[in-house]
Amino acid sequence: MILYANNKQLDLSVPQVMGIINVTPDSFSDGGKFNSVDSALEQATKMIAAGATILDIGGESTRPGAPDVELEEELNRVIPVIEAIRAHSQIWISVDTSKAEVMRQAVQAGADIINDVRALQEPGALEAAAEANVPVCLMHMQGQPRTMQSAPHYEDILSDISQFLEERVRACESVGIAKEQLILDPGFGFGKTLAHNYHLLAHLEQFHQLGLPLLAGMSRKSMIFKVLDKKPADCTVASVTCATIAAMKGAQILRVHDVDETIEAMKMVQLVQANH
Ligand code: 7PJ
Repeated sequence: MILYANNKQLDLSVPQVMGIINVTPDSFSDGGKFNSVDSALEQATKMIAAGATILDIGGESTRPGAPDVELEEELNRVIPVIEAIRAHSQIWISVDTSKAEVMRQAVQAGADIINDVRALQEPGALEAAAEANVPVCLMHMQGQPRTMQSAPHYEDILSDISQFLEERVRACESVGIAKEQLILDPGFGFGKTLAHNYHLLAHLEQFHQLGLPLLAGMSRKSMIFKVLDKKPADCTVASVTCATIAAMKGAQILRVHDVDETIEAMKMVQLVQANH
């Protein structure tokens, strides 16, 4: 599979590393250290040098319990960062947002991928994404960030998530977004218990049945730091391990904080897969 946007191609036959750049004052894993344009750019430069092929820019904290962010605030956070990275590099940029206006302005500023944890369900998002004509990552979430971890429940988590993602693929097709432009993500940590998250990881390969590239994001999430009883930022090894497991199960894009270490691991995965 190959992704196309803005005269670029991304080869998904090898695992690709998406580096996370949070532009939120409250992002729990880096303590909001990278909330200015300069520090986000510095972080981006390091991730590019380390071998990330996508940078995911997010201005809405979606960690459990986080409050909603106003449109103007989110725009002020992400647009200058996207512009600054684009002025320095042709790297793939994804924008982690659910708001139609942020999608529009981000793509205008140079973003290549829309990454929506709400799978284009917010008002106007489907139309904005269709108009933007860039690849879209559709993620599954049960509930909303403020409340999603209160009592997650599924009849059958794998089929519930697959059915949701299939419905969102159809919704995208109904507004003219080509299926080839879509990436799917089961949404680790979004309305899932610890057991749900590990069941998803253990069976991740089942989502290949949907016939689209898969993105997995487990880096520094509670499914890791609660088990280890550590601070999120001290969970590099386990985060890389989870990314490696996902990549061995065929996930094409790994969304991570620790780019250097994940790149090393993905080289090993790639060699094993090439020699299978
Ligand atoms: C994800 C995301 C994820 C996708 C966040 C965090 C929370 N986008 N945005 N998948 N997680 N596609 O990084 O802890 O898992 S924000």
